[in-house]
Amino acid sequence: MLHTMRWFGPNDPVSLMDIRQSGCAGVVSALHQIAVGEVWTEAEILERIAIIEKDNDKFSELKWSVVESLPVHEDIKKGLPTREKFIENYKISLQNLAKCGIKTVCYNFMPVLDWSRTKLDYTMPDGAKALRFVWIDFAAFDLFILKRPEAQNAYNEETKAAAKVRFECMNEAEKAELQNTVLLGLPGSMEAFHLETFQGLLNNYAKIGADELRENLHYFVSQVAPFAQELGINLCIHPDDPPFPLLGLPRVVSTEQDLEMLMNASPVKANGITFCTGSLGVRADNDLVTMARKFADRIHFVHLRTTKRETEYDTLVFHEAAHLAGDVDMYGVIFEIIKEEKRRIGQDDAQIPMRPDHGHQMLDDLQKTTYPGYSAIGRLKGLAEIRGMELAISRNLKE
Ligand code: DNO
Repeated sequence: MLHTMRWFGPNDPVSLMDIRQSGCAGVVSALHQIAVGEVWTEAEILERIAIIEKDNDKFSELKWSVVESLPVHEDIKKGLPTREKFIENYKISLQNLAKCGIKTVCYNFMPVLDWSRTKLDYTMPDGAKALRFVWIDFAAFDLFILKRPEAQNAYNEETKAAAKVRFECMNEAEKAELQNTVLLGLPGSMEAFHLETFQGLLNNYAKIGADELRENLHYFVSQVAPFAQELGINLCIHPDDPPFPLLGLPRVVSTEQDLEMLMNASPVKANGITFCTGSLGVRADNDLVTMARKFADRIHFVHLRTTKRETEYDTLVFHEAAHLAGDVDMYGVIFEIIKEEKRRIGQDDAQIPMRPDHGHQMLDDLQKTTYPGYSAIGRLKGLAEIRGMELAISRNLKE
């Protein structure tokens, strides 16, 4: 695998030197400063490449190997007539990236919010901090902070009662923290959505159910994937995180069946997957090893992370576990990825980029402010463990 680390750009408190010293050759980055839907110009892409490669003459080489993410405009997700213009812009951005030599582009199709958690500093037994999701807390936000009109019909009676008790026990600071955590949602920014305008964003999806959203996704890939294929770009969709609908918003990239339908919607290699074990692994009914095997030739980017389910769906609670200590069969998944790399020998995408996704906030990082999940030391620890496992598996496969 090509070892990579996410870098949010010049404002990221984790430096490129940190990434280099973690043993990575690849950088995963995005131009977060450009508004969603606008074209990424060649000049702006080259500027970021120059920053990433700045010290390549003095130290081991770093390369911008994956874009995460080239975000999809909401009008495309909503299937509005204005989507044509944004699809056109998307293609121009892809063209510019290809001209600059960047060939792997990640995106997601989650309406409004990106990933969601209810706690960003859950204390693990060893004192490290982890991200956590508690369904009851999420319901408390939905019912009593957001007060979404449809929320009353969205939860069963037990959940509503438990959420009420939970909410009544929270002090003002805890309520504010929960609100901020749920509304944070956008990678590369420390800013949350405003509660006052948030309901309006949800209302835009009032008439869009899973079928409509899926149709809009399939339309999007049928427009951009063949184009990406011509450019030599591998597109790779990031699954929903967590992999089920939230706040009445549909989610259609959560299960094996979702991925299968998507792969068939545009049967070109460029219509690919970011195999995020942390997102997909939250669902007990996703068998990740089988999925990795089944979709192997469409996996263009891998996020290795695992969650630990504390309870099951309905009252779901999960936290982000240490990289080898959660529900995901990491050995089985890495085994499938290495087998796929062997199958690809001779192709220019034979080495699949992988990044250790998220990590615990630990050691010196407990004193620092970094993007949630993206402190240096926890990711470095995850990467080191994964690399050891990878080495052992590939040696074994050779002998
Ligand atoms: C969270 C990430 C996601 C991911 C985007 C990809 O840490 O895994 O934010 O980058 O969903 O589009």
